Amino acid sequence: MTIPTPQTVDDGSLFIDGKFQPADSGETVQDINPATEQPICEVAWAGTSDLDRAVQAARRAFDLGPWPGMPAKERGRLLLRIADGIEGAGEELARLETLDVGKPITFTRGFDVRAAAEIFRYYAGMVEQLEGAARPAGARSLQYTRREPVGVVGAITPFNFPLNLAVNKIAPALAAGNTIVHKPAEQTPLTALVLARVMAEAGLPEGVHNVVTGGGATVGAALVEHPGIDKISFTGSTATGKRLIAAAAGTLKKVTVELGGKGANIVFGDADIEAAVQAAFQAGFFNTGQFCMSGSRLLVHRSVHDQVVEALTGVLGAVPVGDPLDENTVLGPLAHRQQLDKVVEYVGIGRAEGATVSYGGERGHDGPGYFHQPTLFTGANPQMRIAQEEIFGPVVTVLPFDTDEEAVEIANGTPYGLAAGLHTSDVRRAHTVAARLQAGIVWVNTWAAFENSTSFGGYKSSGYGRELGPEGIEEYLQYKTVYVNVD
Ligand code: TXE
Repeated sequence: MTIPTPQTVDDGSLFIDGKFQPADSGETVQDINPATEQPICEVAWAGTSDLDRAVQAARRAFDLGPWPGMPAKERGRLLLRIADGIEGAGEELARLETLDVGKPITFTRGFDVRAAAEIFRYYAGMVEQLEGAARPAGARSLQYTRREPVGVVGAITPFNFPLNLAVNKIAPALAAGNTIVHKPAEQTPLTALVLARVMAEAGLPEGVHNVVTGGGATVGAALVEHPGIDKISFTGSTATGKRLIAAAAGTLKKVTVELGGKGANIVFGDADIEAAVQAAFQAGFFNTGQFCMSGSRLLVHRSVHDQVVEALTGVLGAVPVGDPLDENTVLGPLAHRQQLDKVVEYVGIGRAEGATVSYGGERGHDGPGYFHQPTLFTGANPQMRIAQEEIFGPVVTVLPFDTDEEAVEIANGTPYGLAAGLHTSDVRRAHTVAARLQAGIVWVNTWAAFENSTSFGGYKSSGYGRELGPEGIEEYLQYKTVYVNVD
């Protein structure tokens, strides 16, 4: 098997049936570094014939190959080798992710790569625990259940956490015995290709995992409609998610969708303000705000409103924005041009709606790169578009409240329901409010804390299905009952 080095990602390769290969059309596109606006390399631009080849390879590997029937301990061992391989290629993966997405190198090393390896280890440990159950039946009968893989999984991922969101799908899908066709976001395909190489080097059989880099409206849409695919696991925008669910209905595919968010981060009057402000910074600005679970609405009790705004403004004034390869950088650029344009547009919308820019509000600097200043809106109300719609950038809208009741009402008052958080020193208030928030995950006195077992997913328009944790593998399993007459 020819396994290219990272440098040859720029050969413009797809990964199909265990081999890097060009698109049938030979077409490639430039992959752009958002910090410099310069090309990093050329990447293959797949068409539907390439997708067909990838689906056929994954189909063969599932229907005929050793993978779904491989003894559990062997499959688990292979996943552990992949985790080691990710760590072995850690610096290469971190650097490519930083170049491609613009996220700071300390984060890609310390979070993205580390978490990717850990998630493979977590699911490796689960392979041998996928037990069925023997159920009561007559004396001459035997009834049992089997937990079986769904089949060929189409994984579609976005640009904000290219490696992690791919691994959140690939690791549990493989642990359950499925095979995969992965379509990464067109703006950030690089780490998906290196991950494919790492998995092949670890010994993953040919065809079990395939990567097709190409457009959403073409290759992504064809993947969703393809009769050879059994399940779609999608992370992306709510608008695309809705289209995809409708398109998947034609072939009755199983679908999980992890969509947008507009997280409410509530600071009560009795909170530890300093800690709450640090958490509010993480909530709003981690990954330059390109985080589906961001706390982009900061709900603050009126008694501490000015104190919180002043302290957060101070934090924003001191945050190092700049070259993501610089170890001191905390805030990089937006991941691509359209995302920067979207942020600029929403800042304009907020101003036009009558909200006040308390900090930031402008593009980052005059040089190249898709930078935007961290931005804080005050004087807003919950009905404004900047308080209702996902901006997906470094923009937080502060909303004051007077009572717990009002805080819950504002927090639940958007179509989204992915993440929420609250800060208080009152244990009773913490649990009462947490129970009332319509969100798949609620953080108390923290934000974005994760274990491998921390499952998440949407309420309302933030989607359905869960990722990570034990729930995450259920999305890639189906149950069969076998009833046997042993008379
Ligand atoms: O998302 P899309 P985009 C939000 C965020 C962002 C906005 C647009 O607000 O500003 O969405 O981002 C593929 N069939 N989020 O345009 O279109 C596409 O190629 C099948 C929040 O990047 O949802 C990419 O691989 N696939 C979100 C993936 O879907 C299609 C993360 C996501 O693209 C397709 C990303 C189609 N018809 C964006 N059209 C979060 N919740 O984390 C596109 N794709």
